[in-house]
Amino acid sequence: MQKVFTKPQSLKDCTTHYCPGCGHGIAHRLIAETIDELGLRGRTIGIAPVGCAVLAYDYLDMDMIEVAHGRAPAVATGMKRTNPDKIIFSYQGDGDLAAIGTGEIIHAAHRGEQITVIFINNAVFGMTGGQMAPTTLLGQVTTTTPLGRDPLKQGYPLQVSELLAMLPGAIYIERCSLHKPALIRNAKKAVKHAFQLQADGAKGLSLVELLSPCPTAWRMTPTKAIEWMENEMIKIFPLGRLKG
Ligand SMILES: Cc1ncc(C[n+]2csc(CCOP(=O)(O)OP(=O)(O)O)c2C)c(N)n1
Ligand code: SF4
Repeated sequence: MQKVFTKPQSLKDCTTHYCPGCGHGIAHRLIAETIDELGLRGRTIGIAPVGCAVLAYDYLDMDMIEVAHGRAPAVATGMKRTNPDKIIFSYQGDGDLAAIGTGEIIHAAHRGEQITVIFINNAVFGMTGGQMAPTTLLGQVTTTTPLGRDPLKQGYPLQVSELLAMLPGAIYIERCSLHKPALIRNAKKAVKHAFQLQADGAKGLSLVELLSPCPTAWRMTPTKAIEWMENEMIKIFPLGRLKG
């Protein structure tokens, strides 16, 4: 029988711990396919975050390192500067990248580090039970905003990609979403472009933001979560290329 669908070589053949309807698994697959297709597996090192993707190294079959909350861009900087021939990418949630790690990502982009960042925006801290993240939408109910995020108390959703796109050291920034097959195909193109830039020696930081469903922390069914992304989330986080 002809095989029409296969697992990328860079993805391990195992069951994941992600919840049904979670976007992390899709994002992992896009990275694995990209690394296979660009032939980068032997020289890529990934950095896993502290959120639900803390175990990304159990799924991505390549060299991976785990670092403390938000510190991935700082560690990536050291790794790339000491190993310029390697492809270094960080994989970070919005709690990791936009809360505790705000300083690290801003300064890595500002310095124009030659790294690739895959930024998963699911509008909450998923792993720790669904607390408000900087990316939480106004009115969104989380465990720490039980009445909905109020701009007067908790501020506004942080548009990280727009912020980073202003920095000269960031050479490519694109926001994509994982909530529809056609958009997933676009996301794949963006992830591939970000890795290709680094492989080509482009002088600066590339980042792909992936809007990603978190049905568990949003207290929604996977189907409702997709609808919420379509109707609410992309209004605040419009899709498209912001730079490069
Ligand atoms: C230095 C540090 N502070 C706090 C934590 C607790 N912590 C673990 S995961 C997490 C939130 C992660 O959320 P996010 O990055 O959005 O990832 P998600 O789980 O949503 O994929 C927090 C606060 C930690 N592990 N380390
Ligand atoms: S809590 Fe959210 S981000 Fe974490 S695995 Fe479940 S759906 Fe995914």
